[in-house]
Amino acid sequence: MEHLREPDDIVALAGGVGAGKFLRGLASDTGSFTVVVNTGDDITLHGLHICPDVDSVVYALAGEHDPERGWGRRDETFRATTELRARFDSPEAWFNLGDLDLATHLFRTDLLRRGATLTEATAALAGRFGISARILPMSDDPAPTMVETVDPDTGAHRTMHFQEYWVRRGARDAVNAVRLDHARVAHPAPGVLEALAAAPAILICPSNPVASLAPILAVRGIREELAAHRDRVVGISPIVRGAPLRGMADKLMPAAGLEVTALGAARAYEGLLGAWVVDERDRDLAPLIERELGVRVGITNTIMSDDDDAAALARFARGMIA
Ligand code: FO1
Repeated sequence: MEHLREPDDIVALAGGVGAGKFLRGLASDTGSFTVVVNTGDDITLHGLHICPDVDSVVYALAGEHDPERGWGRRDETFRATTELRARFDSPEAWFNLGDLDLATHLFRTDLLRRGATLTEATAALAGRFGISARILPMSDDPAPTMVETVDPDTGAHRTMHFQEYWVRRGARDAVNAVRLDHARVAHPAPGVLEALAAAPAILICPSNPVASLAPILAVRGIREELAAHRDRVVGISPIVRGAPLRGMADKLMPAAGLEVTALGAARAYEGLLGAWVVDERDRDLAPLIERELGVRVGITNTIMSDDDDAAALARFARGMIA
């Protein structure tokens, strides 16, 4: 499906797990929008280019996501990965690639090998899933997020790819730092800065501020573009009553010097926010956030139990732009 893009699309900045549900709400609330997606999680395994966050967004918008697992396709099977592990003793089969998901990676990798950019391959993928929203990777350049860890058993210091920390090692290592060196020298994908400059509203999805949003903001020019249009930027807290709704933000936020609260998450976007949406269970934090960060705070239900909740949250966030 061809993307019917308005020149003044709303732009959403998205990670994977936390963003998918919200974007489904945004899709039912607004016709045309652009999503800029984190690619710091991307990894090459078995020779395949895997983009977990792009795929989570695509699958969610297509209604093909697995809402329980939070990543990958619904009605998925893992026969190929099981075979890679059991028969071929593959050293890379620690990452569970579903059989349907594998088709996505084959499709994307083939396009890239034939000379497509990641932006082009992502547009082609979104088209095959019938998605009308424009989905842009944050960059066409490789920008892997690296994590500096300390092994809890041996005390050994290591720097590893985000997915190795997250999936292979089950986030069991202590984290000294999340390194975005590659993102900092990456160029934004074509259209990203233009979309941000023209957007009537820029929404920061309730994704992990350290693992998902910080890589996007580290890409050349993106942070500056948000700062320049701060009055149009609305973030939604992924933290409710001191805990992430999904994922492991609580493990990574302290490593970035952020407390695991709706205030700590807002601090990740200091100088970039016009408004910040917190859950009604965190209403007591609102005056403090307003005072400390100089932002308007909106209070609503941020727990998206279904698409109606997500649509209401998207409408509320959009409404924060006067
Ligand atoms: N997360 C896991 O916890 N274990 C996995 O084996 C795993 C495989 C996987 C395959 C494709 C994909 O798109 C995502 C996958 N994820 C897996 C999720 C992913 O590691 C992270 O949740 C995201 O990168 C964070 O947004």
